[in-house]
Amino acid sequence: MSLITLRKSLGHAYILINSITFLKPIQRNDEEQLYVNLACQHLSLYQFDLCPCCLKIRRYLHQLDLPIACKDIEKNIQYRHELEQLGGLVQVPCLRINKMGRQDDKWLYESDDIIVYLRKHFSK
Ligand SMILES: N[C@@H](CCC(=O)N[C@@H](CS)C(=O)NCC(=O)O)C(=O)O
Repeated sequence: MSLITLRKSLGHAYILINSITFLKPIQRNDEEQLYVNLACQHLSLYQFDLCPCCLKIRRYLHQLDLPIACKDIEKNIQYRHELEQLGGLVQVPCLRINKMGRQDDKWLYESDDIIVYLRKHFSK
């Protein structure tokens, strides 16, 4: 079995387990959710469906109820180019952080660092 086939099989298994063990999203009042929605407009997640680390992040996005745009680098070659040329590396997941009023975006690679960032900014 090739590594790609193994990775895809693992991805499908993770997606199945994820759908069975989905957690209930946290609850916020309208004002809090509005703040979160606005903040999320400055973030985007580069990822693809069958990547286990990406699934870990998508699961956390669901848990924290964060409407962050997910950019699939396997389905859209433009996203892959953006990640490579602007971020500097084709590795997912990667959180693109646009600081308000700044031209240079921050590209946060490593799923554990992304979790830490999201927890710091959005968990209750
Ligand atoms: N330590 C990294 C591992 C990330 C990783 O290995 N990502 C793989 C996908 S699962 C990747 O980007 N591979 C490059 C590619 O598929 O082109 C993390 O936890 O985020």
